[in-house]
This record gives sequence, C-alpha cells and structure tokens, in this order.
Amino acid sequence: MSELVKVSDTIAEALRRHRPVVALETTLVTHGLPHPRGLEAALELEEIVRAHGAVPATIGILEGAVRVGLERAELEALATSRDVAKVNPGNLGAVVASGGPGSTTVAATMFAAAAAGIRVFATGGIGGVHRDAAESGDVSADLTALARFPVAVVCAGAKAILDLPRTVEMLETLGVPVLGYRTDEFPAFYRRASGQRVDRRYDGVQELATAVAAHWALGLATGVLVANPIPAADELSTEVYEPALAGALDEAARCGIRGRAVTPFLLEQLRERTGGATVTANLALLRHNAAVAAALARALGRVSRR
Ligand code: PSU
Ligand code: MN
Repeated sequence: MSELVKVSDTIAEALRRHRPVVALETTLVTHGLPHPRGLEAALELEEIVRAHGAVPATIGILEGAVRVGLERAELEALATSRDVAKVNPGNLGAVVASGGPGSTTVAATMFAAAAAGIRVFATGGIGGVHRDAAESGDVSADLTALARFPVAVVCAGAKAILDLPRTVEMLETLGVPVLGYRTDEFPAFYRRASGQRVDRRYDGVQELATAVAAHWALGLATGVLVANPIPAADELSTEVYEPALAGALDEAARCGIRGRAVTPFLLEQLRERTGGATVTANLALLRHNAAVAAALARALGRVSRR
C-alpha cells in the first residue's frame, strides 16, 4: 500500500485479527449535513457500528495522507475546518499533495477501504446519474468506483435528487450487483421504493453475506451495492419531498451550479425547503445503514472462516 494511505493502529490491529471493520465516509460530514450535525452524525455512526459488534474506520484526508481510522480529535478538526475539499478519485492526489484537509466521497472512501483491506462500508445514498445528465454529463464518480473497488456499500439506494432508472441501468452496465436487504425495490433514499428492481432480495444478513462473498470468490473484482431502505417510520411523504426537489433543481439550474458542488447544493436546498425534514430522514437512514453494515461485516467474517 502507498505510504500516502495511512491506516491507524486500531484499524490495522482489527484487520490483522480478522475483526469485522466498517468504513465510514466524511463527505456527508462536511458537505452533506449542516454544521454541526455532520460531526454529531459521524460520532454517532461510529458508536452504532461498535454497538453492533464491528470496528468503525472513518476515512478522510489530513496533513498530506489519506487516513483510514480517524481519531476523534482528527474527525473534529476535519468537521470544523473551513475549506475542506470534497474528494473523489479525480482530485485525491492533488488534495493529498496540497497538505490541506479533504473529505472522502463514496468513491474515494471505496478506494481507501479497498487499499486497507476493508470490505464493508456504510453511507447514506450513493451518487449516480443526474437528472440533467443528457445536457450536463453529470454522472457521479461513485459509479465508476463501484465498478473498480471490491467493497460492499450499504446504502439507502441512490440520492433521490438523481435519475434513479438511469442510475440502476448504469450499475447493471458496470456489472455491480444490486442486492436488496429486505426489499424487492431499489430504494429512493428518503423513500423505501422507486419502482426499480434490485437484482435479488435477501431477508437474512448471513445469506446476503454468502452472496457478497460468492461474487468476490468468483474473481469478480467490483463493488457490491447493498440496498437497505429507510425505515418506514422515517420516510418522507412525496407531498413534502417532490415540490422541494422541483424547487431545488430549478434553483441549481438558475444559479448555474456545476461539478462537485451540485450534490451539496441540492441537499442544502432540500433542507431549507422542507424545514429540515430531509436532514432528519437522512440521519435515520444513515443509522440504519451503519447497523446493517456492522452485521454484514460480522456475517462476512463467518462466511470466510468456513
Ligand atoms: N450520502 C448522504 N449524504 C451525502 C453523500 C452520501 O447521505 O452527502 C455524499 C457521498 O459522499 C457521495 C456524494 O459520494 O454525496 C456524491 O457526490 P457526487 O454526486 O458529486 O458524486
Ligand atoms: Mn457530479
């Protein structure tokens, strides 16, 4: 592994002992949730992973290295510093070389997790094909990372700001399995259903782990998407959500928002336009994903010891 990827002693020890480890990203901390909810969420997600019997490895960029397993003070430093770069594989080298702080998206977190040997990662919702992709060409680097790095990503589907049918098609094109955890449908982040199907449904975490392990045992070296819907009690109603999304998309077009700024801009617009309801829902699905990811990491350990 490159010396530019630094694994903390705690995480290195956990991996050596074949303990279940769950990677966590930091872009949702710095760009996805309003301050200080991001830091609170990051610490809470670590606690949930621990409570479910796994070791959390939060990933970010500090002082010229990709850090796998940030300490609390480091996470606080990242969450509270002003100009934190949002990092995907395309600007990862430049941000590391700059020495400045960076938060890792799903794509960059998958890269780092794979480099460290971590197989399970929990996030909120992945990036995907944007609704205006025909004109803007905006397709998240999360999709290409899923095609490249062998990590199981537990998420509540793709963010609902996206074009979900095209996102699901692209996952199929890239050969990324979309496995539903207690769902037949690909979830839509704030909603449990999208009308899109998953490749297969699993109701038990052990059978899910067996399928994930089989994918890699075959030599298929891609990521695996584990689609875990938001709990029913936390779903947003479409009456609240749809008008807010329409307004947010209009505002982004009006302001000419492009590139890495698009997703954070839309999430912030949704927060304002729903009186914070999208943030509450986002936190609920994140907690659920962290718990399922920990259970999956433990189950994967049982599969590989057989
Ligand atoms: N999940 C959330 N909130 C977020 C994200 C995921 O609940 O803010 C972040 C992830 O880091 C994801 C990124 O990789 O949004 C997608 O950004 P883009 O569409 O620019 O690739
Ligand atoms: Mn983009």
